[in-house]
Amino acid sequence: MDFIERYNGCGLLIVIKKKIAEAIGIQKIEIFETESFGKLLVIDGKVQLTEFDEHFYHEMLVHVPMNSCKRAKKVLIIGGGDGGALREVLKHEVSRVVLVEIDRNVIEMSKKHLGIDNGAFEDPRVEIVIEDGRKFVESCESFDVIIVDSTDPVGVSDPLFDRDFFAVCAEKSKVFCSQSQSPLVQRDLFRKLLRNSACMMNRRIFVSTIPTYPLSLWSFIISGDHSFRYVKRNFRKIEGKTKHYNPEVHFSAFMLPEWLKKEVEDVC
Ligand code: AG3
Repeated sequence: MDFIERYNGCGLLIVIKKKIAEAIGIQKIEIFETESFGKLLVIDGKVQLTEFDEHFYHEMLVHVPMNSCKRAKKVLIIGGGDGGALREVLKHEVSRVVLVEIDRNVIEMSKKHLGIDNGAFEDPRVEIVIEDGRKFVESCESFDVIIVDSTDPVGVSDPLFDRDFFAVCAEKSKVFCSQSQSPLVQRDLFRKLLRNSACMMNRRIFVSTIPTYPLSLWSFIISGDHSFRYVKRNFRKIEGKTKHYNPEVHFSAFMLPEWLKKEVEDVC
């Protein structure tokens, strides 16, 4: 059996050994055993992660903002029910991490059938809230770092990419970071994200290769009081605990090719 995710006139094919589990609630969640990528998590037909390359994504989404922040003690993760981002945040000297996930099934299925959290959900520093992240931020406390680990901005995740959401997150965090889609395949979504987040202070784009995401090139938005100046110092505390991330990868992720630089400048 093959799993295929189609984009615009192209796609990704992954050979499946078997389907491990499925749940249908707010979203359709499927977990597969694949022939060459380990386990695969699919939500509403779209690849969310494979064991083969999830650390490329989660390490960039988490360590870039965490290491760019002077002192990150209190962290909010919106989405991220598979526990990968949570696992990475807990590698830092944090005192409190709140994870707000709209779909309880993502957490339950991931804990039971995926296991990439490495026990992160049980850590005493962690509080799990099952709620719409968009609503949660309206009345929550402030955090040092807010990280958005969502699905594509269609359906339940759409409100996590609107102007008001970005404005509230800017108000409630020192450093904000969100995954921001493929600038190649999902050009319209990417442009919309750029426009809607333009109000944020010091907003920059960084990129990473994530082999199982649309055409491999993925983007992230970071904003607020982030700086390269803290990166090496903060990295020393997590050195040896990452598989993909290091300070060189961090700095180079901000070196955008000419076409992408233009794209970002045009929208601002
Ligand atoms: N969420 C962002 C990946 C979305 C991939 N999109 C796609 N395949 N069309 C990842 C969540 C993992 N914690």
